[in-house]
Amino acid sequence: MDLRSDTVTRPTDEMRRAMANAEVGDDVWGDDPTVNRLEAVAAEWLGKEAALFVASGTMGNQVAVMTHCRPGDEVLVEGQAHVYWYEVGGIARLAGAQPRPIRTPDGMLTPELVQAEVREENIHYPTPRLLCLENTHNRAGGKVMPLADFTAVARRAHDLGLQVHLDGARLANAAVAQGLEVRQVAAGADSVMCCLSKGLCAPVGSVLGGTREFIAAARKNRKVLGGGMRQAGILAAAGLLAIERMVDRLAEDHRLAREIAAALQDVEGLRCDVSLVETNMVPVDLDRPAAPVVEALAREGVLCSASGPRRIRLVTHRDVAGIAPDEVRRAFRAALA
Ligand code: TLP
Repeated sequence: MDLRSDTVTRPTDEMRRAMANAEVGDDVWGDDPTVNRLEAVAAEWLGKEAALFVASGTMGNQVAVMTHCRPGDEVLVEGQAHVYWYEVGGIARLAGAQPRPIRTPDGMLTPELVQAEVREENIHYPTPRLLCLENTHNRAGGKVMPLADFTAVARRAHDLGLQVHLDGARLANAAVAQGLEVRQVAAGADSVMCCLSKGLCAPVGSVLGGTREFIAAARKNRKVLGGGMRQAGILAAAGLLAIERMVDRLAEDHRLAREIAAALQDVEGLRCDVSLVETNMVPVDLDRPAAPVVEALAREGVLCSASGPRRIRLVTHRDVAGIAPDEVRRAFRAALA
């Protein structure tokens, strides 16, 4: 039972067939027909003028920051946002911009918190240029930022002269959880990145959406990073199926996550609150260090990861769709014993 991440999902048989049969060309020359189709479909899906196929979510976020910012600009981020926490300092080293992390209790930025961090023009200050939001929020346990809250924060950021980038690695999860279209969830953002390789099961790849002008500049920045991928239609073929076929089934992942949380609720030595499970992640708080428990769980047949010193993260996805929540409970009881 591999619950480490939804990134572990294997491509479906249909994806493998589509990949084998994909029509390809040289994407750096702009003539890979399958990549071009994916970019057109993704633009429509994300509700943006244009889209760009990138190698990973990290590349999509970093290309976006590079495209929005000039060196020395300031990027406002939630204090545990992936783009700041898990991307190897990319904001500083690739874009040359300065991240300004904003602490929140639950990963959710508000208009007030953002406004309080935007400083007026002053000869000493970097120029505040960009706000990065994340939906669903990974380190907040897959929490959804409700549409009204997202729209309010994005609007305030725009009023303050900032651009808004949405790290939507799990945007489709955020959409399904709210019963909305992906494009509605992304509407308030100037640019949006969505991963095809997580719950949507593509082997590789993410899409970045924005205005035509933004995507043209992003394409050059992708090239700087070595992201011009030539016969990438092989990968884009799976990406198309990710968008067309894999979104609705995310509801099953969300249901399984809630069932696992419910099964763990009465296990001694941990705290797991079903009401905090909004999508495909189950945060489990322990009364002891997480690392040895992760090892013991692996011996009991459950793979997972520590997301904090005393916190474990379980992630549901298509490849574990058939598992029994009771089996996960048994493994936890045994590991904690
Ligand atoms: N997240 C991975 C790890 O990097 C932590 C995971 O297993 O959850 N934004 C968000 C919100 C993400 O959760 C991730 C991946 C990314 C961006 C980066 O995507 P990739 O892994 O494709 O570079």
